[in-house]
Amino acid sequence: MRCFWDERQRAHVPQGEFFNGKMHAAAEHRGRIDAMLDAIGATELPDDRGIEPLQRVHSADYLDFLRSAHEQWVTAGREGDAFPYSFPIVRRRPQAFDRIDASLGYYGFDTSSPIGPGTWEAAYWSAQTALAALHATLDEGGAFGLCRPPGHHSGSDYFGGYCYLNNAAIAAEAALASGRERVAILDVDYHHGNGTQDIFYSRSDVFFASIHADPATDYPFFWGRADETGEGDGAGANLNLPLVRGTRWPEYERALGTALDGLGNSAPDLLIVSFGADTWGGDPISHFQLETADYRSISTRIASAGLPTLVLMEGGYAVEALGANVAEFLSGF
Ligand code: Q9C
Ligand code: ZN
Repeated sequence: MRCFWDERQRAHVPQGEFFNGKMHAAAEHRGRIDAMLDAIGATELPDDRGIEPLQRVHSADYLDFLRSAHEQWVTAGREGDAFPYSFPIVRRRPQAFDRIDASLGYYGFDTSSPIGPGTWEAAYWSAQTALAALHATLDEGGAFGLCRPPGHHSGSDYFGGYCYLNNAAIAAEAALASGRERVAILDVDYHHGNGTQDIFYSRSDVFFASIHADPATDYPFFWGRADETGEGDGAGANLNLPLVRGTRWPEYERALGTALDGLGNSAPDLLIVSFGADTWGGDPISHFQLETADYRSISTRIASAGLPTLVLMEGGYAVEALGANVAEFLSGF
C-alpha cells in the first residue's frame, strides 16, 4: 500500500495541553511520527494541490484565522503557543474580531489544541498528504495518508481535539469533486469524530459511521450519541456506535459489523477510514482494550467490503506500540 507523508507536518510542535486543572505534556507530539515512519518504511511526498480543496470544507474566515493566529498572538505580545480561554457558548454568530483572544475562543472549542508558529504549515501539509493518498486510492484502489496533525474533531470553522483541518472531509469533498457520487467515512478512532459528523450531518452523499467511546464518559462529551442520525437530506446517513470503556475485540467486532452494514447500504464509490490507534489497551489517554493483533482483524473486515479504501491517520498516543499497531492495521489491506 502506498503511504504518503511530508516532513513539513513536523512543524506543529505543541508545548502542552490543559485539562484536569493543569498543563500536561502534549499527547499529540512529534515522537508519534518517528514511531509510525519506522514501522511503515518508504513514504511518498504529496503534491501541492493548493488551498481550493481545503476551501470546499472550511470557511474562508476560518482558514484566514488559522493561517494568521500565531502571528496575531505574537503581535499581541504573547509568548509560546496560542490558547483560547473564553468561549461563545451562547448564540455563537458570524463576527470579525480584532482581539486574538476573541478569535481563539470563537474558533477553538477546547484547551488541548494549541496553535504554534508552525501549526498552519503542518496542518496544510497534513491535508495535502490526505489528498495525495486520495488520488492514489482513486487510481489504484487504496493508500495510506500519514496525517498529522489529525483532523476528525475539526469542523468547517473550528479546531479542537488536536485537529485543525479535517483531512477526511477534505478528501471526501475532493473525491466528490472528481466525479465520485457517494462517499462513506468510517471513523475508528477512540474518540467520536464530531467535526466530520458536523460537516456532513445534513448531507446524503457522505455517509458517516463512527465507533468510539461513549461521550457520557469520554471526550468530546457533547457529540457521538446513538440518537444523532443526521438531519434533512442527511437523515439516516449518520451512524454512531458508542461503546463502554474497557471494550475488547468481541464487542468491537459486533459494532464494526453494524457500521459496515450501515455504510454498505449507502452504496458508496469510496470508503475513507479515519484510523486511530488510541483504541489500543495501553493508550495513555484512552480506555478501550484492543490488542495489536486486533488491528489486522479490523482492517481485514473493512477490506472485505470490497471498496476502494483510503486510510487516514487520526489519533494514537502510545508511542511504544504505535508503529506496530499502524503496520498491523495496514497489513489487512
Ligand atoms: N484526558 C484525537 O484522538 N482531550 N484527539 C485530552 C485527556 C483531547 C483526541 C484530555 C483528546 C483529543 C485525534
Ligand atoms: Zn482519538
